[in-house]
Formats: sequence, structure tokens, C-alpha cells
Amino acid sequence: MTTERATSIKEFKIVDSTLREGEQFAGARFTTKDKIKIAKALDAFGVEYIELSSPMSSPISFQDHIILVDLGLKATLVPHLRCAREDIDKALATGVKSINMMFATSPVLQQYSHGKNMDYIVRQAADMTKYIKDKGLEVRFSGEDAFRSNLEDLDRVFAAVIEAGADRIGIPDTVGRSTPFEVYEVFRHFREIFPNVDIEFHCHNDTGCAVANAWAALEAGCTHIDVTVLGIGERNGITPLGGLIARMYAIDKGLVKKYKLKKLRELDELVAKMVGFPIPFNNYITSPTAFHHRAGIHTNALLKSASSYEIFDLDDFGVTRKIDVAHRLIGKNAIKARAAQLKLDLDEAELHEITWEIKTMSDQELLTDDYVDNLLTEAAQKNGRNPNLPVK
Ligand code: HCA
Ligand code: CU
Repeated sequence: MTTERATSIKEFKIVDSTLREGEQFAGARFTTKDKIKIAKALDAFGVEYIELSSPMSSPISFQDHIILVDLGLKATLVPHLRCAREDIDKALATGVKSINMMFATSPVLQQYSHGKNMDYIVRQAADMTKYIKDKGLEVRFSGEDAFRSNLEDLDRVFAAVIEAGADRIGIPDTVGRSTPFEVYEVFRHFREIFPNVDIEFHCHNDTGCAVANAWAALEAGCTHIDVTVLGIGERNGITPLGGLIARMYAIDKGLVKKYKLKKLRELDELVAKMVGFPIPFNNYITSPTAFHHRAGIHTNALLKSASSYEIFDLDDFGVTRKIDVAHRLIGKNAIKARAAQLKLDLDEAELHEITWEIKTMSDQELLTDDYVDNLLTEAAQKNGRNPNLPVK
């Protein structure tokens, strides 16, 4: 079976929201120094946008935005605001050049969050968009909880903000309920009716679809994807930066060559440390077990060509694989490769015997790499063909 399929995706931009959505994560409380470190690391990685919390959040938030603007980063800093003039004025005072605004459009949030109807939302969104455009800034308007909003309501509010000059519309899946096919259809719809604006997608990961949904949105013509480092955010978070990179790299390396991929690990480690959680074992690319191989059949093929069981070129990410030899699923070829790494001369019969010794012992207890290395070294000492080792 060949699944090679030409992708329609030519280009996309990343809006990293670690300093906004990420601040809503259970373990996050970024200090000014933390924010500077994260912003610089994201900039070095090459994300196009860095979303910031609202400058209205707290006195320090406002001060921090000024400090971050003064860093003069390549990435565009974009505070996340309500559709309110006081929020916009506060953001303008920090010197940012771009604004992300949102207003909840779903019936459930109209009722339980802000209590305003669609007429009010459309008027306010358009007025505030125009207000920002008149000041010469870039503006995105997003209908919060879009995937539980009525399509006609979204058509209407987006048409109004585009008419008022919006550069980009945002279609977030606020509660992470959408499926890739649904996302594809919704983005096709808006791509067709608004062909000349950029479209941003922000996807929560409540049902584990955030990466697949981001990809589906891009295939349908979305231009900007929101991510956070490690996917941190409200509840269980949003599309992770590493997950999006892994997804796109596996489709076409060229799509992510503009980013400094080797810096991904540093970023993941930095944020993991700050929020007080280890990098999850199933994290993309940077987890300590992401390229951990065990089964004999796999390691045998892998030793001939890494492409047999890996879809990434590990050098592109500066990470390494681990071939685990200390367990009962091991095969002789992996033991042979380990002996070669240790520069030990052992024949096929000796390697066969050691492999079975490992399998038998592993039935009794958890083995370590040292245990295997000792077995190999002892056998090499005994056979007398390893002059550099003292004979036992
Ligand atoms: C929020 C909700 C939000 C907004 C996303 C957006 C969401 O925390 O304010 O502005 O597009 O998930 O809908 O993060
Ligand atoms: Cu969100």
C-alpha cells in the first residue's frame, strides 16, 4: 500500500501561545525572567508570532509586555484581548504592533459567559476592529467556542470584522470536541467565503485530536496554527508545538525547514522545568523514550537502516535513539551491535548463548544495561581473543 498523497499545504505560520494559553495551565506561573527566557527561546526556534496574555490581567503583565516589546524580537508579539476599548488602549500603551481579539459566539457562552446577543457581538467586534485598524495595527478577530457556534452567526460576525479591516479571523475549538473531518469542512467553508483573509486555528486537546485537527485545518486552507510548548494550557491544553512540527515534518520536511528544529528539545525542557512537570513519556520527538527501541525484530531492521522504524532523521532534531538490550524481547543482532560498540570480539555461538542468558534472567528480574555489558565483557575475557582485556 502506498499512502503518498500530495499535500495542498504550501506554507503556514505558528502562533505560539505558551505565554497566554500556557499561563492558564495548572503548573504555570511565569516570572518576568521566565517570560523573557521563553520568548527568546521561541524567537530562536523561529515561531512567527508569540501570543501574550492580556495586559489587563495584572500590573506585572502590563509591565512585562513593555519589557518583551523592548527585546526587539523577530517574532510578532500579539496580546490576547477582549473586544473592549480599555483593553485595546492598554495594549497600545505597551507598543505592540498586532492584536488578537476574541468574543464568544456560541449560544452556551452567550448565555453563561458574557450575556450579550449576536447583534451586540457583531457591532462591538466590527467597531473594535476598526478602532485598531485606524491606529495602524494588525488585528485578528476570533469567535470563541466557534465549533459550538451557529455557522450563520460566524459568517455574519466574520463578514463584519473583515469589512472593518481585520487581517485574520480565528476559529477556535475551545472545548476540544471537533474531529478532523469536521475541522476540514469548517475551514473549507470559511476559506471559500473569505478567500482574502488569513485564518487561524486554536484547538484544545480534550479528545486527543489537537494535532490531527491542526493538520486538517491546514489542508483546508488555514494559514496560522496556535500551539504551546508541550501543549500546556487550560485543562489538558492545546496543539503542542512539537506535535505540530512532527506532523508537518513527516508529511514534508520542507514545510518546517524554516524553523530551528534542533532547538525544540531545549524549549520543551525549559518549559517543563518551569511548570514543574517532566516531559511526558509519549511526547513527540523530545521525550526520553521517543526513540527507544526494544523488540528484536525491530532492532534487527533498525540496525540496518534507521528508516525501518523511525520516520524522523534524528540528526535534524539533535536527538538520539536508544536500543534497549537488557530485556527478554532482545534479539541476537542487537547484542552483536552492542558488543561491536564495546569493541569486543565474540563469535556467533557466544552471542547466541549470551542472548539466551539475558532472556532467561530477564524472566526473573529487571535487568540493567550494565548487566548486559558485564556479560559481554566477561565472555570476551574468557575467549582470549580480546588482548586489551585482562584474561579471567
Ligand atoms: C480563552 C479561550 C481561547 C481563545 C482562543 C482564541 C479558546 O482562554 O480566552 O482567541 O482564538 O480556546 O477559545 O483560548
Ligand atoms: Cu484556548
